[in-house]
Amino acid sequence: MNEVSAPARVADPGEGISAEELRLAGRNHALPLEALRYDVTPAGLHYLLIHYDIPDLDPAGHRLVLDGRVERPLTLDLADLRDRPRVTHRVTMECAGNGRALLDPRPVSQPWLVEAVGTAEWTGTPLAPLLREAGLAADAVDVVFTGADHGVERGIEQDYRRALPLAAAVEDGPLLAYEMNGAPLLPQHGAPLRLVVPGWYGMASVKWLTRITVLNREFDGYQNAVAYRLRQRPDEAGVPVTRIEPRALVRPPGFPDFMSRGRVLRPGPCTVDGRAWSGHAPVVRVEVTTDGGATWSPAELEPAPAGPWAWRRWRYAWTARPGRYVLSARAVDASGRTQPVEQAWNRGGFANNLVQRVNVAVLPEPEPGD
Ligand SMILES: Nc1nc2c(c(=O)[nH]1)N[C@H]1C(S)=C(S)[C@@H](COP(=O)(O)O)O[C@H]1N2
Ligand SMILES: [Mo]
Repeated sequence: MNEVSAPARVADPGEGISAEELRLAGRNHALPLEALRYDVTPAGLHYLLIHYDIPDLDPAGHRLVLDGRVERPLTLDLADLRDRPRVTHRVTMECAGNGRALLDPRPVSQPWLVEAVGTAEWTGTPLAPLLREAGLAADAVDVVFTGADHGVERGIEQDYRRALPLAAAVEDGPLLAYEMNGAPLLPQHGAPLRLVVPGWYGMASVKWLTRITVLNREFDGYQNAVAYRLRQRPDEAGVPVTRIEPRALVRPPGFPDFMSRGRVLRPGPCTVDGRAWSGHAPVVRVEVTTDGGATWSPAELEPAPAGPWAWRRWRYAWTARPGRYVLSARAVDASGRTQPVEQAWNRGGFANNLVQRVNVAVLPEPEPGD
């Protein structure tokens, strides 16, 4: 168990992104920020996070086992699941490590900037009725979800496995999804079956789902007890990472500079827009700054949010005058949570919802012949 206690590494001062981190970033791509234009993210533009390999699963032979502290263990194939009540939820999913690579010092892992997010329409059958049908034992505490993918993480060989506290598992939101955006799940998003836990950071939404096991104790597996905890020091137990902290993103205006991704805009009236979400409570306010945070003004929120678990569009009318600007937006939710303008650091780089900074240069049209 020595390797377990070996803490994840934090980069040395000035240490750049390594080839290992770059390889992870290539496998696990982000949302191109211009895709914030879509209410529902096209499947190929939704971010990805895959700890090990995408497993090779045959939908025809796929089985889901439900066992542990239940009266009637069940084994279901995909046809059985499709015969059950069918629901579609529009859900904004965000990786708990979003924002990690912007922290100083930088936790070494999948190096997300701010784009590890997407919104999809997930279709499947609700989890809670299935658990009830199997007959939950009175002493049930945690529900463990096992994926078919297998790997090694900091020396510990494991199937990807995550538990939800029983109270969260029997809420209305969680579903066993077999479709994304009206089509069968893609291999990279968990085909043929995944869990989707609305409002929770992505690690809870176990892909390639093969087994659901009800425990009469707290699950002590790697992804709950070692990874996905907020810690300042490697030797503390830390606090579990759970629901998504509020965040607003700006859809980058104008057009980009290839290398820096800085934005170029023409002078004149301009609508700055983007999306905002929170897994704790509905977003009730978005504020925008065009002066790097010196002053904040309210943005207009789209009137009807698309359900309780999807991001909300916001808009802000701006008159762009020649010059250089830093644009940011911050979300406030009904629980009063908001986004910090100074980083709140933890060793894993989790739940970092520091406000995004978008560099904008407002430049006049080039003269002909320039
Ligand atoms: N089986 C399994 N499920 C998984 C993962 C994984 O590596 N294996 N990654 C998790 C993490 S950390 C995230 S953020 C989401 C990402 O889901 P997506 O790739 O469909 O966007 O899946 C979660 N479910
Ligand atoms: Mo994640």
